[in-house]
Amino acid sequence: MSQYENIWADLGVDLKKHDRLLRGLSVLVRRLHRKQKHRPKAMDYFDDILNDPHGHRVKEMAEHREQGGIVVGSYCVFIPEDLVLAVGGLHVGLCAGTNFAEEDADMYLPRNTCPLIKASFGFKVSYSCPYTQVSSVIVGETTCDGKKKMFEELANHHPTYLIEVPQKKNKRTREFFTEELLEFKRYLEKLSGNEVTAERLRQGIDQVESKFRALQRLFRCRQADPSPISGLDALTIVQLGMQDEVNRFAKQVNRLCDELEERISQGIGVTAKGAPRILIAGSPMSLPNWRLHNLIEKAGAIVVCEESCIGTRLFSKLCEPKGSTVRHLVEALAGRHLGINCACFTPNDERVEDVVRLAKEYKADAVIHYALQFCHPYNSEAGKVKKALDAEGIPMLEVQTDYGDSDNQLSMRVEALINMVVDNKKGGVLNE
Ligand code: BJ8
Repeated sequence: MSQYENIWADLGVDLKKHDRLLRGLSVLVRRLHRKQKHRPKAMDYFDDILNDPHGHRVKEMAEHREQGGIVVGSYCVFIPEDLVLAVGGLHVGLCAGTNFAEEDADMYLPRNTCPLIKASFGFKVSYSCPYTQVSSVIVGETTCDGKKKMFEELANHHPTYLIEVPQKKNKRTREFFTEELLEFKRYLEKLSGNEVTAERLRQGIDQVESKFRALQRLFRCRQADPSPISGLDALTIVQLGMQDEVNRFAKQVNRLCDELEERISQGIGVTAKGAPRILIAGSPMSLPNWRLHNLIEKAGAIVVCEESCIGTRLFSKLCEPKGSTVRHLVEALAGRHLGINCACFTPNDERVEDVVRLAKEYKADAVIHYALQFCHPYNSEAGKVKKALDAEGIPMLEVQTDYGDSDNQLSMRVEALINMVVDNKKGGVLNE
C-alpha cells in the first residue's frame, strides 16, 4: 500500500482504478525510459517523479488546500499560471495522454471526440486522477469546439470557470483578452481571498518565466549534434513541468542543462553524430503519450524539437509590459498568450512559419506533423505546413493517430521516413 493512499482516498479517488493506472504507467516507464542508453545523470530528479507520479506533489497540493490555499487545474497553455501564483495558489496541468478512461468519457461525450479531450475528461468522471481531484476549480477555455462542449459537461462534475480565448489576433481581440484575464483575476481573488497586487503579479510572472527560460535553455541544448538528451526524456520533462512546483522545476531543469552543456562541449550525445534528426509539430503530447518518440528513437533517429504546447509553443514567448501596474502586467500576459500560435486561431500563418524556422534552427532532417484523431485544427493545418516545408526541401510525414495501442502501421511509416532520411544523407541530398 502506498504511503499516499489515505490522501488519494480523502480526495475521492477511486483507488482500484487508480492502482491500475499507476501500474500501467510504471510498466511504460520501465519499457521506455529505463531502456534508454547514455542518459544524463541529472535525469534522476525527473525519474523520481516518474516513479512516484501522484505522490509527493499531490501531497503538497492537498496540504496547500488544507491550509486554505487554492489549486487551479487547466487543460491549456492559455490559462496564465502567473495569475494563480499571484493569489498564492498552485496551478496544475490536467491534460492526459492515455486512453485509460476512454470508456468512462464515452458515456458523456461523442465518440468522435479528440482523444486528449476524452482522456482528460475521462480522468474526472472515473475519479482516477488525484491532480483532477485536488483542483479547487478547473479552468477551461474556448479554443477548439470539442473542448468548449466538454467544459459544459464537466461543469456537472466539478467546479469550473471558463475563459474566452479569441479566434483572431488583432488589437481589438488583445483588448478583449486583457479584459477576460482581468475578470479571471477578480475571480481568483474572490476564490482565494487574496488580492493581486502589481508586486505579487510581477513575482508570479518572474517565476513562470524562469521556468520558460530554463526550458528554452534545454531546447537550445537539443540543437547540438549529437543531441545530449533524447527526445523522449526532453518531452517527459516538459510534461512533468505541468504539475511540478515552478521554482523547483526550473532549478532542476537548469541543473540538467549544466550537465547537457558539459556533454555538448565534450561531444557526448545519446546517439552518434549525424543520426537522423526529427522535429515533431502539431497537437500536444500529454503525459504519458510517449509513443511516437519511442518509435522514432527505437528506429535510430532522434527527436530534436516539439513544435507543440508541450514544447516550443509553451515557453517561447515572454511578457513585454509597457508599465508596472496590474493592468499593464495583465495586458502583457494577454500579449504573451496571444503570441501562442495555436491552430485554433484563424488565420494562423505564423505557426507555419514557426515550423519551417524551427526545422532549420534544430537542423531537422524531416518533420513529422502529428495530429490527434478528430483534432480538426491541427489536421487542417497539416497541408499548409507540408507545402511550406516542401518549398524548403524538408520532407514531412503526416501522422494522424489516437491513444490506441497498436503501433504496427505507425512504426512502418516512421521507419520508412527514417530510411529515406538515411539514404538522402548518404547521397548528400540533405543538410549539405
Ligand atoms: S493552445 S493546442 S493546449 S488548445 S488536440 S483539445 S486543439 S481537438 S489541446 Fe491545445 Fe491550448 Fe491550443 Fe495548445 Fe482541441 Fe486538438 Fe484536441 Fe487540442
